[in-house]
Amino acid sequence: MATNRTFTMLKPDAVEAGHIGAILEKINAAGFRIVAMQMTELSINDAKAFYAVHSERPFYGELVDYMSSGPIVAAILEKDNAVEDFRTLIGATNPAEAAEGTIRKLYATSIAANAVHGSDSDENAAIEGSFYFSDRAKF
Ligand code: IDP
Ligand code: MG
Repeated sequence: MATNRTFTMLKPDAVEAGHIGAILEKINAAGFRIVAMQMTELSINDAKAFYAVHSERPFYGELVDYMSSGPIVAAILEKDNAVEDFRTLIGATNPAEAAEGTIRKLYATSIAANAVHGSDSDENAAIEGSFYFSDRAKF
């Protein structure tokens, strides 16, 4: 059953480049309400756990190193059809293939350093949200 929440992270490249404000502005302008938000840093083990689903993929080591390379902003977002609409707002994984106006087209620097995470299903949104926000803003 569809829920109306998704989970995002503003990734280290976007935070380092000073794009937090611009990206949050786009998120709000697209009709998402920020339900919970936290600036934090992932340890290597945190990143390994968060991306465990990708542990067999060739880029896993690079992804874990990158995601633990600097501060990130984690947030839970609310909107009708949140998961699908947020994936549309962020654009394709590879910024070279991302549609004009999407967050990744505007702010990503590579397929790895692609500015933002967006959950790919309601089930994963709930799992990922509770990775950071255990007691508030539950799904
Ligand atoms: P998604 O973030 O668009 O859902 P996934 O396939 O779930 O994309 O991959 C998770 C993350 O792993 C991507 O957002 C990106 O940071 C990184 N990634 C994906 N494919 C590659 C690759 O081919 N090389 C390096 N990093 C990658
Ligand atoms: Mg994914």
